[in-house]
Amino acid sequence: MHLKSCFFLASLVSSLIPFTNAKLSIRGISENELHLYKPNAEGRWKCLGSDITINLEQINDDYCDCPDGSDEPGTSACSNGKFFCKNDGYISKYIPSNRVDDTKCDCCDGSDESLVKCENTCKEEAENYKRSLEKHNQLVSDGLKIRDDWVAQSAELKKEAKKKYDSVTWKITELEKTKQNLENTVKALKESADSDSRSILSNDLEEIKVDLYDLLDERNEYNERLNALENLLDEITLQYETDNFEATLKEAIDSWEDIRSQNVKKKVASEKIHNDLKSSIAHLARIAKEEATYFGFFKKIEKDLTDVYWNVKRSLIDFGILSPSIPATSLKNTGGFYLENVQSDLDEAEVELEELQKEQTALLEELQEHHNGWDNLYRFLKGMTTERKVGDYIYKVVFFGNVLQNSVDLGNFVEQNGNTLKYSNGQSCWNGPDRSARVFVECGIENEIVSVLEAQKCEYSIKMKSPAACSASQFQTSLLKNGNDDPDEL
Ligand code: MAN
Repeated sequence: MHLKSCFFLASLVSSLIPFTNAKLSIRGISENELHLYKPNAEGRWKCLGSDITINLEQINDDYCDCPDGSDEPGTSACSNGKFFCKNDGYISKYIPSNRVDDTKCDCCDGSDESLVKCENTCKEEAENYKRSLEKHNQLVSDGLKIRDDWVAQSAELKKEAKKKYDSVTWKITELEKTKQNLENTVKALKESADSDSRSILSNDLEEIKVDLYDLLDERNEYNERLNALENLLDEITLQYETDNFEATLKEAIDSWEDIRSQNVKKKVASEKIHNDLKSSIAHLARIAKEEATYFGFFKKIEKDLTDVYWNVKRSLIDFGILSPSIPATSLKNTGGFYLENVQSDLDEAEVELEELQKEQTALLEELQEHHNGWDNLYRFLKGMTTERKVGDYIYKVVFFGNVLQNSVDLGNFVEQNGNTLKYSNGQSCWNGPDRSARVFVECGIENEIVSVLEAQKCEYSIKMKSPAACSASQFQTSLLKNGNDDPDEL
């Protein structure tokens, strides 16, 4: 008898037995699904995926009656049926029912093969599974430890950046205050320099005016004395032929001696001072006419005026007309030198302020940088480079930087989605697009390029491992049941 026919008979018998015995069993069906194979009141069974009903004997009769293959879970008659491997001690699973009795062992408990003997490898597979699970969980755990450390270092860097930002912000506030003070000082100095120069000039003119009046008084005095001398001479002339002449002459000579001893010096001085003043006043008047603005005028005549002032004053003092104790107001003490210093401090403050503001903007931008997924560790990762020779090229991946193929730029970082980093706008490709790369990162205990694929010309897919991609959700719990409970909920 053909092998398949033998099996057909066996399965037919086993299909009929269940509903008469207490313990139901249908080949290829889990115990949990057995209730779906109960007959109706007429003793017929309805396919699971349609309204077609068949006799119980037609289940697993090696002939496909139901379009969904549900009547043949334990034979290979239907192309779309599924066979349940119980796999006690390991993980239950379904296989396509057309693999049943194909002489290849698909279930570790060997239940899919009745024609050849399959070793039960479930225990061994369970052990392998446990080992690989432990290995995986160990890797995630180790990777997470490194990641946690990177997160801590990132937080530190963020703290430092925040500190730097706060310090720059504080400096800016202080510098703004300083700048305001300097501006006020410059303004006040300019105003006071202006009013000082006005008052100095008017004081000077006032002094010259007083000097002039003094000089005129002096001159009048000399005129009076000259008149007196002329009168004296007239007197002498009148008395010349008389007896009194000798006495008159004696008197006149005495008077003359008096006048000469008192004023011979002053006479010379009066003339000189008179001339000096005349030319000084003419000079001032000429400059004043030339200058449109008072301040400009002051600047221009500052030296001339000072010279004139001192010449006149010195002459007046030399000739005993002015007392040397009169304070000489120096036009140099206008605060100009101080003003220049303050103005240069202000200029410096403005330059420094501008630089600090630029730095502040950059720091703020950096502080506000945000990356989905790796938000709390990108500060530490930024610039971290991983490289590996793949084929003819050395590939370099710089986190949040760029990707290189030797020296060819494959793209600059643009965005992150979960554990995928996108780099674009790389070096343009001959007859193609600008180069771009996607870096897919999986959990690992160190940064490592696993593979590079150029599926489309100049578009690169790079697989990497890194602790950065580890997460607690990657821990896998064992799918093995404790004991030999039915694990068929898979
Ligand atoms: C270089 C490399 C390749 C790329 C070609 C395109 O050889 O960048 O990856 O495909 O240029 O011309």
